[in-house]
Amino acid sequence: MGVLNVTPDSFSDGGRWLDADQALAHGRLLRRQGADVLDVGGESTRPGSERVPVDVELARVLPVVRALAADGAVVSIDTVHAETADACLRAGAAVVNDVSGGLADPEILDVAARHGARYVLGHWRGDPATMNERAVYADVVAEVVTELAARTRVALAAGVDPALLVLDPGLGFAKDAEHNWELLARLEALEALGHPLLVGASRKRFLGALLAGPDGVPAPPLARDGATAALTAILAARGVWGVRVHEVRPSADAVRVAAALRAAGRAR
Ligand code: HH2
Repeated sequence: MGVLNVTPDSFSDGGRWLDADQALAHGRLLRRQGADVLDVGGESTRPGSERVPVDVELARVLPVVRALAADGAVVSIDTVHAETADACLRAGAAVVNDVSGGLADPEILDVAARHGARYVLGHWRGDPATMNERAVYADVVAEVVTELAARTRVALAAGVDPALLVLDPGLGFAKDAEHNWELLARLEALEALGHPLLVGASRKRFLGALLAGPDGVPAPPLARDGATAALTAILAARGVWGVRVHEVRPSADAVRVAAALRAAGRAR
Protein backbone atom coordinates (compact mmCIF):
# COMPACT_ATOMS: atom_id res chain seq x y z
CA MET A 1 0.00 0.00 0.00
CA GLY A 2 1.59 3.26 -1.13
CA VAL A 3 1.04 6.40 0.95
CA LEU A 4 -0.24 9.49 -0.81
CA ASN A 5 -0.52 12.32 1.72
CA VAL A 6 -2.33 15.29 0.20
CA THR A 7 -1.54 17.37 3.29
CA PRO A 8 0.63 20.35 4.25
CA ASP A 9 1.76 18.83 7.56
CA SER A 10 2.34 15.04 7.37
CA PHE A 11 5.42 14.13 9.36
CA SER A 12 7.65 12.90 6.55
CA ASP A 13 6.28 14.36 3.32
CA GLY A 14 3.92 17.18 4.33
CA GLY A 15 3.35 19.66 1.51
CA ARG A 16 5.04 17.63 -1.23
CA TRP A 17 1.83 16.44 -2.89
CA LEU A 18 -0.67 19.10 -1.78
CA ASP A 19 -1.30 20.16 -5.37
CA ALA A 20 -3.77 17.74 -7.04
CA ASP A 21 -1.69 17.33 -10.22
CA GLN A 22 1.45 16.57 -8.25
CA ALA A 23 -0.46 14.15 -6.04
CA LEU A 24 -1.86 12.39 -9.08
CA ALA A 25 1.57 12.09 -10.69
CA HIS A 26 3.01 10.73 -7.46
CA GLY A 27 0.16 8.22 -7.10
CA ARG A 28 0.76 6.99 -10.64
CA LEU A 29 4.47 6.63 -9.91
CA LEU A 30 3.77 4.61 -6.75
CA ARG A 31 1.56 2.32 -8.79
CA ARG A 32 4.26 1.80 -11.43
CA GLN A 33 6.69 1.04 -8.63
CA GLY A 34 4.50 -1.83 -7.46
CA ALA A 35 1.87 -0.49 -5.05
CA ASP A 36 -1.26 -2.67 -5.18
CA VAL A 37 -3.29 -0.10 -3.23
CA LEU A 38 -2.93 3.71 -3.09
CA ASP A 39 -3.82 5.18 0.31
CA VAL A 40 -4.93 8.79 -0.16
CA GLY A 41 -5.12 10.99 2.95
CA GLY A 42 -6.02 14.65 3.46
CA GLU A 43 -5.52 14.98 7.21
CA SER A 44 -2.35 14.26 9.18
CA THR A 45 -2.89 12.12 12.27
CA ARG A 46 0.62 12.51 13.73
CA PRO A 47 0.64 13.40 17.44
CA GLY A 48 -0.24 17.07 17.89
CA SER A 49 -1.46 17.56 14.30
CA GLU A 50 -4.31 19.99 13.67
CA ARG A 51 -7.82 18.74 12.92
CA VAL A 52 -8.98 19.55 9.39
CA PRO A 53 -12.60 20.49 8.54
CA VAL A 54 -14.25 17.87 6.34
CA ASP A 55 -14.75 20.30 3.43
CA VAL A 56 -11.00 21.07 3.37
CA GLU A 57 -10.12 17.37 3.62
CA LEU A 58 -12.53 16.55 0.79
CA ALA A 59 -11.23 19.34 -1.45
CA ARG A 60 -7.75 17.85 -1.08
CA VAL A 61 -8.52 14.19 -1.62
CA LEU A 62 -11.60 13.91 -3.83
CA PRO A 63 -10.09 14.96 -7.21
CA VAL A 64 -7.11 12.69 -6.56
CA VAL A 65 -9.24 9.71 -5.55
CA ARG A 66 -11.51 10.19 -8.56
CA ALA A 67 -8.67 10.38 -11.08
CA LEU A 68 -6.70 7.44 -9.64
CA ALA A 69 -9.83 5.26 -9.50
CA ALA A 70 -10.56 6.20 -13.13
CA ASP A 71 -7.05 4.92 -13.97
CA GLY A 72 -8.11 1.57 -12.55
CA ALA A 73 -6.09 1.85 -9.32
CA VAL A 74 -7.34 0.30 -6.09
CA VAL A 75 -7.77 3.41 -3.97
CA SER A 76 -7.95 3.54 -0.20
CA ILE A 77 -9.18 6.62 1.63
CA ASP A 78 -7.24 7.34 4.82
CA THR A 79 -9.77 9.21 6.95
CA VAL A 80 -11.53 9.05 10.28
CA HIS A 81 -14.56 10.94 8.93
CA ALA A 82 -17.71 9.21 7.66
CA GLU A 83 -18.57 12.00 5.24
CA THR A 84 -15.15 11.90 3.61
CA ALA A 85 -15.24 8.11 3.36
CA ASP A 86 -18.70 8.20 1.80
CA ALA A 87 -17.78 10.78 -0.85
CA CYS A 88 -14.56 8.96 -1.76
CA LEU A 89 -16.28 5.58 -2.05
CA ARG A 90 -18.79 7.22 -4.38
CA ALA A 91 -15.86 8.58 -6.39
CA GLY A 92 -14.42 5.09 -6.88
CA ALA A 93 -12.37 4.27 -3.76
CA ALA A 94 -12.60 0.64 -2.65
CA VAL A 95 -11.04 0.73 0.83
CA VAL A 96 -11.70 2.80 3.97
CA ASN A 97 -8.57 3.13 6.11
CA ASP A 98 -9.67 4.38 9.52
CA VAL A 99 -6.83 4.68 12.03
CA SER A 100 -9.37 5.31 14.80
CA GLY A 101 -11.19 2.00 14.27
CA GLY A 102 -14.54 3.77 14.23
CA LEU A 103 -13.93 5.65 17.48
CA ALA A 104 -13.56 9.13 15.95
CA ASP A 105 -16.79 8.99 13.92
CA PRO A 106 -18.85 5.82 14.48
CA GLU A 107 -20.94 6.52 11.32
CA ILE A 108 -17.92 5.52 9.23
CA LEU A 109 -18.68 1.87 9.98
CA ASP A 110 -22.16 2.22 8.46
CA VAL A 111 -20.66 3.92 5.42
CA ALA A 112 -18.15 1.10 4.84
CA ALA A 113 -20.91 -1.48 5.36
CA ARG A 114 -23.35 0.24 3.00
CA HIS A 115 -20.79 0.43 0.20
CA GLY A 116 -19.51 -3.12 0.75
CA ALA A 117 -16.03 -1.60 1.06
CA ARG A 118 -12.93 -3.16 2.59
CA TYR A 119 -12.45 -1.60 6.04
CA VAL A 120 -9.08 -1.22 7.74
CA LEU A 121 -9.68 -0.97 11.47
CA GLY A 122 -6.74 0.60 13.28
CA HIS A 123 -5.99 0.55 17.00
CA TRP A 124 -5.76 3.92 18.69
CA ARG A 125 -6.63 5.56 21.98
CA GLY A 126 -7.72 9.12 22.59
CA ASP A 127 -7.01 11.35 19.59
CA PRO A 128 -3.91 12.95 18.03
CA ALA A 129 -3.91 15.63 20.77
CA THR A 130 -3.98 13.15 23.66
CA MET A 131 -2.63 9.86 22.30
CA ASN A 132 0.91 10.23 23.67
CA GLU A 133 -0.49 10.38 27.24
CA ARG A 134 -2.55 7.27 26.57
CA ALA A 135 0.49 5.11 25.74
CA VAL A 136 0.30 3.32 29.09
CA TYR A 137 -0.06 -0.46 29.14
CA ALA A 138 0.57 -3.32 31.56
CA ASP A 139 0.76 -5.68 28.56
CA VAL A 140 0.56 -3.83 25.26
CA VAL A 141 -0.09 -6.91 23.12
CA ALA A 142 -2.89 -8.27 25.31
CA GLU A 143 -4.55 -4.86 25.59
CA VAL A 144 -4.33 -4.06 21.89
CA VAL A 145 -5.79 -7.49 21.09
CA THR A 146 -8.66 -6.96 23.56
CA GLU A 147 -9.39 -3.47 22.24
CA LEU A 148 -9.18 -4.54 18.58
CA ALA A 149 -11.51 -7.46 19.32
CA ALA A 150 -14.03 -5.06 20.88
CA ARG A 151 -13.88 -2.69 17.90
CA THR A 152 -14.17 -5.67 15.53
CA ARG A 153 -17.43 -6.68 17.22
CA VAL A 154 -18.77 -3.13 16.80
CA ALA A 155 -17.72 -3.03 13.12
CA LEU A 156 -19.33 -6.38 12.34
CA ALA A 157 -22.50 -5.38 14.20
CA ALA A 158 -22.65 -2.28 11.96
CA GLY A 159 -22.63 -4.58 8.94
CA VAL A 160 -18.98 -4.52 7.81
CA ASP A 161 -18.38 -7.73 5.85
CA PRO A 162 -16.08 -9.97 7.95
CA ALA A 163 -14.35 -11.06 4.74
CA LEU A 164 -13.45 -7.41 4.06
CA LEU A 165 -12.18 -6.50 7.52
CA VAL A 166 -8.45 -5.84 7.96
CA LEU A 167 -6.89 -5.13 11.38
CA ASP A 168 -3.96 -2.79 12.07
CA PRO A 169 -1.99 -2.56 15.35
CA GLY A 170 -1.69 1.22 14.87
CA LEU A 171 2.05 1.61 15.41
CA GLY A 172 2.76 5.01 16.98
CA PHE A 173 -0.88 5.68 17.80
CA ALA A 174 -0.81 5.81 21.63
CA LYS A 175 2.32 3.65 21.53
CA ASP A 176 5.96 4.40 22.22
CA ALA A 177 8.91 2.66 20.55
CA GLU A 178 8.95 -0.25 22.97
CA HIS A 179 5.23 -0.88 22.44
CA ASN A 180 5.69 -0.86 18.67
CA TRP A 181 8.53 -3.40 18.82
CA GLU A 182 6.60 -5.65 21.17
CA LEU A 183 3.58 -5.65 18.87
CA LEU A 184 5.79 -6.43 15.86
CA ALA A 185 7.47 -9.26 17.75
CA ARG A 186 4.16 -10.83 18.78
CA LEU A 187 1.99 -10.37 15.71
CA GLU A 188 0.65 -13.92 16.06
CA ALA A 189 -1.54 -12.67 18.93
CA LEU A 190 -3.19 -10.22 16.51
CA GLU A 191 -3.39 -12.81 13.73
CA ALA A 192 -5.33 -15.02 16.14
CA LEU A 193 -8.22 -12.54 15.85
CA GLY A 194 -8.82 -14.17 12.46
CA HIS A 195 -8.53 -11.20 10.12
CA PRO A 196 -5.75 -10.13 7.77
CA LEU A 197 -3.27 -7.56 9.09
CA LEU A 198 -2.01 -4.26 7.72
CA VAL A 199 1.11 -2.74 9.32
CA GLY A 200 2.13 0.91 9.01
CA ALA A 201 5.72 1.27 10.26
CA SER A 202 7.01 3.40 7.40
CA ARG A 203 9.43 6.17 8.48
CA LYS A 204 7.94 6.26 11.98
CA ARG A 205 9.74 7.74 14.96
CA PHE A 206 10.70 4.39 16.50
CA LEU A 207 12.76 3.63 13.37
CA GLY A 208 14.45 7.04 13.67
CA ALA A 209 15.39 6.17 17.27
CA LEU A 210 16.66 2.74 16.22
CA LEU A 211 18.93 4.31 13.60
CA ALA A 212 20.21 7.14 15.80
CA GLY A 213 23.90 7.99 15.42
CA PRO A 214 26.46 7.88 18.24
CA ASP A 215 25.30 11.38 19.30
CA GLY A 216 21.83 9.95 19.95
CA VAL A 217 20.20 12.17 17.31
CA PRO A 218 17.38 10.20 15.61
CA ALA A 219 17.73 9.47 11.89
CA PRO A 220 15.47 11.86 9.93
CA PRO A 221 12.31 10.44 8.27
CA LEU A 222 13.82 10.12 4.79
CA ALA A 223 16.73 8.09 6.20
CA ARG A 224 14.32 5.47 7.57
CA ASP A 225 13.33 3.84 4.25
CA GLY A 226 15.95 1.07 4.47
CA ALA A 227 14.70 0.01 7.90
CA THR A 228 11.13 0.24 6.58
CA ALA A 229 11.95 -2.14 3.71
CA ALA A 230 13.70 -4.53 6.12
CA LEU A 231 10.51 -4.70 8.16
CA THR A 232 8.49 -5.22 4.98
CA ALA A 233 10.60 -8.27 4.11
CA ILE A 234 10.06 -9.77 7.56
CA LEU A 235 6.34 -9.00 7.61
CA ALA A 236 5.79 -10.26 4.07
CA ALA A 237 7.68 -13.47 4.89
CA ARG A 238 5.24 -14.13 7.71
CA GLY A 239 2.30 -13.41 5.44
CA VAL A 240 0.70 -10.15 6.55
CA TRP A 241 -1.95 -8.81 4.16
CA GLY A 242 -0.24 -5.48 3.62
CA VAL A 243 2.32 -2.89 4.62
CA ARG A 244 1.67 0.84 4.28
CA VAL A 245 4.82 2.57 3.00
CA HIS A 246 5.94 5.92 1.62
CA GLU A 247 8.80 4.62 -0.56
CA VAL A 248 7.21 1.83 -2.56
CA ARG A 249 9.98 0.35 -4.70
CA PRO A 250 12.21 -1.21 -1.99
CA SER A 251 9.18 -2.59 -0.17
CA ALA A 252 7.67 -4.00 -3.39
CA ASP A 253 11.06 -5.68 -4.00
CA ALA A 254 11.04 -7.03 -0.44
CA VAL A 255 7.57 -8.51 -1.01
CA ARG A 256 8.86 -10.23 -4.15
CA VAL A 257 11.85 -11.65 -2.29
CA ALA A 258 9.56 -13.02 0.42
CA ALA A 259 7.20 -14.50 -2.21
CA ALA A 260 10.09 -16.22 -4.03
CA LEU A 261 11.33 -17.74 -0.78
CA ARG A 262 7.87 -18.95 0.12
CA ALA A 263 7.38 -20.47 -3.34
CA ALA A 264 10.78 -22.22 -3.16
CA GLY A 265 9.89 -23.55 0.29
CA ARG A 266 6.60 -24.92 -1.00
CA ALA A 267 8.29 -26.58 -3.99
CA ARG A 268 10.58 -28.73 -1.79
N1 HH2 B 1 -0.14 5.64 9.98
C1 HH2 B 1 -0.29 6.90 9.53
C2 HH2 B 1 -1.39 7.22 8.73
N2 HH2 B 1 -2.29 6.28 8.35
N3 HH2 B 1 -3.04 4.05 8.39
C3 HH2 B 1 -2.91 2.79 8.83
N4 HH2 B 1 -3.79 1.85 8.47
N5 HH2 B 1 -1.86 2.41 9.64
C4 HH2 B 1 -0.92 3.31 10.05
O1 HH2 B 1 0.00 2.92 10.81
C5 HH2 B 1 -1.04 4.67 9.62
C6 HH2 B 1 -2.13 5.00 8.77
C7 HH2 B 1 0.69 7.95 9.87
O2 HH2 B 1 1.65 8.11 8.86
P1 HH2 B 1 1.64 9.24 7.72
O3 HH2 B 1 0.43 9.16 6.85
O4 HH2 B 1 2.91 9.19 6.98
O5 HH2 B 1 1.70 10.58 8.53
P2 HH2 B 1 0.62 11.68 8.89
O6 HH2 B 1 -0.40 11.08 9.79
O7 HH2 B 1 1.47 12.76 9.54
O8 HH2 B 1 -0.01 12.15 7.59
